[in-house]
Amino acid sequence: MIKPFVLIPSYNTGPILEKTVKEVLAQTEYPICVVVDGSTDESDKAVSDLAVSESRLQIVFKRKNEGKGAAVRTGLLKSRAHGFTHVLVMDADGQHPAHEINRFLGYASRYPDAMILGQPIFESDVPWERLYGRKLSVWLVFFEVGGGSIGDPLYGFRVYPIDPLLIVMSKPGRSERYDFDPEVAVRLRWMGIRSIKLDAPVRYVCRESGGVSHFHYFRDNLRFVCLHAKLVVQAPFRLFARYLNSK
Ligand SMILES: Nc1nc2c(ncn2[C@@H]2O[C@H](COP(=O)(O)OP(=O)(O)O)[C@@H](O)[C@H]2O)c(=O)[nH]1
Ligand SMILES: [Mg+2]
Repeated sequence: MIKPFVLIPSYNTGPILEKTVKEVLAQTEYPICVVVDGSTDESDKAVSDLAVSESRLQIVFKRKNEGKGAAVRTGLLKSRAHGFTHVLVMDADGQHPAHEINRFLGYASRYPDAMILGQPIFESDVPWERLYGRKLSVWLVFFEVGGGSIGDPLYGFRVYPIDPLLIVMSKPGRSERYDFDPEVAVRLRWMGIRSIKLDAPVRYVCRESGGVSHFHYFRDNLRFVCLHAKLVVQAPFRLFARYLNSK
C-alpha cells in the first residue's frame, strides 16, 4: 500500500495559487503540501487562511527563493515524518490537471516501484516556441536514457517514489530550478527505476486569467544546455553500468 501526498511548489503565483489548491482539495482526498518559495506577491495569504480550516493542507514557507527543485526537496524533507511513500508533484499555476491526480496515484498504487510521468497533451493555446523548444529536450533524453522511456522530460505533473527521488536529489550539484524535472527523470532511470507514461492535458492560462510564468528564456535555457551537456557525457558510462548490472 502506498501513502502518497500532493506537493505544489509555488513562487509568486498570484491569485491562481488559491484556485489551484481549491481544485486539488476538491479532486482528491490526499494530503497536500504547498511550498511557498520566498514569494513576495502575498499569494500565500489565501492558502494560509485555507489551511486553518483544511487539516489536509500544509503550507511550508521558505524565506529565500531557491527554485522549483529546491522547493520540492524542502517539501519532501518536511513531510518525511509522516511516512509518505510517494509524491505527486504538480504546478501551482493552473496548468496541470487536478482531475488526473487520482488516476496517476492509482497507477502508482499498482506499480509502486515506478515513477509515473505525465505526457503533455497540448491544446491550441500552447505558444509555438514552447511546443518546438521541448522537442530538443525530448530527443536529448532519448539519447541519455537509451530510448523513449521518459518521453517529455519537461512536464512536471508526475508521481515519484520518494526514497529513490531523495537519493537522487541529495547529491551535491543537483539541479535546483526548472532543470530539476529532466535531471531527476534521467537519473532515476539510470538507477533502474521504471517509468510509466500517461497522457495528461496541459493548459496555457493567459495573463488576463491569472496565468503566470517565471521561466526566463535565456537564463533557464542556458541551465538546460549545461544540464544536458553533463548528462550526455555521463550517459554512455551510466548505460553501460546498467547493462553490466542487468547481466
Ligand atoms: N517553489 C518554487 N516554485 C517555482 C519556482 N519557479 C517556478 N516554480 C513553480 O514551478 C511551476 C512551473 O513554473 P512556471 O514559472 O509556471 O514555468 P512554466 O510553466 O514552464 O512557464 C509553477 O508551479 C511555479 O509556481 C521557484 O523558484 N520556486
Ligand atoms: Mg507554468
